[in-house]
Amino acid sequence: MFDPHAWRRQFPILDREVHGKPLVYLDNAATTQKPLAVLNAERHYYEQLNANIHRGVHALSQEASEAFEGAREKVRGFIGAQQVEEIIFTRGATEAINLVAQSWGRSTLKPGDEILISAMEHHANIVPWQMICEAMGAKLKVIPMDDRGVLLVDQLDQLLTEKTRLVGVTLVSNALGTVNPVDDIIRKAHAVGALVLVDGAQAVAHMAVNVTALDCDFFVFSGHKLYAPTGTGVLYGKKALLNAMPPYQGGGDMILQVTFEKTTYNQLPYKFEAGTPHIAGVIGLGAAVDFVQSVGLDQIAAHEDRLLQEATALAEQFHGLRIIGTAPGKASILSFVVAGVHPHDIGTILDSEGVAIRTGHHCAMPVMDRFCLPATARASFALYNTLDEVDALFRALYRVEKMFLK
Ligand code: 7TS
Repeated sequence: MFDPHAWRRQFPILDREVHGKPLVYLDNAATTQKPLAVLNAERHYYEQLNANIHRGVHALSQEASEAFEGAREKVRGFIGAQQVEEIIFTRGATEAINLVAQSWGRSTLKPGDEILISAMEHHANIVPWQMICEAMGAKLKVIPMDDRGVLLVDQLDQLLTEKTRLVGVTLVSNALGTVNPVDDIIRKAHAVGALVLVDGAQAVAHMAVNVTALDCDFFVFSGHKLYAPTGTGVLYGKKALLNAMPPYQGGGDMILQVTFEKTTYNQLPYKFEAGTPHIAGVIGLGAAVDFVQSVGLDQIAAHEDRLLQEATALAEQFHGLRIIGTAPGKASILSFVVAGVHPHDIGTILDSEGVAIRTGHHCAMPVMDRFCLPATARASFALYNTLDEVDALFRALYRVEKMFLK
């Protein structure tokens, strides 16, 4: 039986208090807390290995390079990529998407081409495409969704045309919790010759992903939502595509030879990793991958689903509460509004009770527009959350009701 209490001991921050109350951390879609394995891996690097990578013949540099490249191999296995060169380290999902939009987009898009994204994308999977469409004279189109937050994939037959060059879609919506049928979308996109970028930022900590089985062309995620340090992220891309793309940034490590007349570029993955990366963070990401695999993604998914079911049942009994995002088979995100109370007031009162949730537009303003809301309150669960914490959330919500509505 999965015991979140046992795993909680691995997360020192969960012992702290907020405003004199035990911390109930339910903002995991924004970022997750970090286990000792990750903290220790970063500390070990700085205490024992600290050196720049890929450049020194000395022992520390070689050991640091091995640890860094070891993390790349762990990430490869974690997402089921076939080759380690297909794993590019970035600062996060945002940088990974910008890399594809700028490098692939600038070298490929022609006036009149189309990029198709879904109606529930995070701004990180909207704005980079708007920027490159504007620069190249391409057009951005959107797959709509229904009132539950389910994408209308049957409209793909009209939306996908021979002009569609790429489809950008999130596997899990950060604002609604919807799990999208990306396998279907990928099949249909490929049928018209379009590439597919899957945003896995909200997925990889909650469900097993295999990029080879999915057959997506690009896949991105951020380390910090996977129990790893901030400032780390991953771009997976099919090797042939990455090889054909020009570098995104220039600098050290991404070159083979530089003269003032001409520079030749390094091979994959280094071609896309200019400058000194977040070495400690990437090593921490490798430790986070090991940690999540030792807990087991199937166990994590089942546990988080229990939490979501319990929270949904309590939400349905709460007078005036409306759940935003009711797609079947949702991931562990509960977005909601309460009639007569602004989400920010909910967030502030919950905080005074030690309960951390996110309130606002969740960097998904078009989702808020679709539901005619300025903001929602959002509780999001991780492997260390407990049923007691779900109860604490609703105890705090009843305080909101008392203060505002009675
Ligand atoms: N894509 C999705 C689906 C996300 O949820 C986020 C961050 C990003 C991309 C961007 O990730 P970053 O690490 O590069 O910033 N989402 C959230 C959120 O829901 N609350 O805070 C950040």
